[in-house]
Order: sequence, then structure tokens, then C-alpha cells
Amino acid sequence: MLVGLGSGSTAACFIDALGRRVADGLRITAVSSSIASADQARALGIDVVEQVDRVIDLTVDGADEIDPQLDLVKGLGGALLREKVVAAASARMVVVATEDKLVDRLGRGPMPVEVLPFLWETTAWRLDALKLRPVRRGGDASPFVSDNGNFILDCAVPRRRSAVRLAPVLEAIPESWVTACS
Ligand code: A5P
Repeated sequence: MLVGLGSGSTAACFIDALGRRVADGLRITAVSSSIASADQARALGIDVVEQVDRVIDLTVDGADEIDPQLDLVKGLGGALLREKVVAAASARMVVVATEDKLVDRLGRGPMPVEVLPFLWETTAWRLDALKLRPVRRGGDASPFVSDNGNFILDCAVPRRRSAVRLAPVLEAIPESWVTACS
């Protein structure tokens, strides 16, 4: 199988378990959604590739929020863009999460939006105009930089707005990616 690896503490547990199976002789190839997960997997003897020539069979990842429709917010670990690319390239995705991730509506916590550093402030203005109160992760002193070299703007979903309906609005902004998705 070609297996997609998620990112974050829950995905790390899965990678550990997968590493034990590989040590027992399981033969799989993996694609990772972050450098941290790739490093962890390789240290466990898992073959990790960066290019694929077919659909990923199964991806296992965590989530930050899960609503009753199984829509998710992801990205508090900062790996949202690659997570979304890996998920979209997968035939099947399994989300592993503890009960505290279940919410009535998305937006209990921040909704991360990954943006290009180039003109990032203009992107922040657009998010601000949508009343999402974007805050650059890490602040001015030490901004968080993703594996893709991008910044993350943590947004607040207004109480009466739907994060799911906001997702396509955000994706229409040329410089941003978001992972509030079905
Ligand atoms: C990483 O960018 C995130 O999407 C994680 O998958 C998500 O935050 C879940 O992380 P934990 O398992 O650490 O809660």
C-alpha cells in the first residue's frame, strides 16, 4: 500500500504503530504531510517518498475540530497545506481523534490559514475585512514558518458564520489556503 502520514501528536502515535508493523515485516511506502512526520517515519524504517505515480491508498491523520457532519478544522500543528494535498490525493482518509475534538460547530478554536509571505499583509487585510481577526502565528518577533516557507494566520470564526461556508471564500483569495473542509 501507499500510505499517507498525517501530522501532530495523534498521527505520531499512528506512525509509531506503523513503524512496529514495518519492523515485523509489513511492506508499505509512505507519503508524509510534514517534515516532522517524515523524519519520524524514516527513523522507524518506513520508506517515505516525495513523488507518487498513483493514488495514495489510505491516509491517517488527526484533526483539531470535528463537527457532526464530519467537517474538520486542521492545522494547529501548522502542516495544513500538505495535509490537504495528501488528503486530496488519497482514495480514503481516516481521522483519529479523541473525544475532546468533537464540536457542535467548527470555530471553537482558531481556524488556521496558510499564506504566502509575499504580500501577506494584503491577505491579512482581506481576512480582516471578512471579520476573521487574523493573527500571524508567532507574532512579528518570531513568525511561524511552515514546511512550505509560508506564514499562518490564525483566524476567529464569528459566532454566526459557518466555517464550512467560509472555506470557499477563503480559497478564492489568491494567496491563501485553508483546511476547513468536508
Ligand atoms: C497539523 O497541522 C494538524 O492538522 C494536526 O493534524 C491536528 O492539529 C491534530 O493534532 P494533534 O493530534 O496533535 O491534536
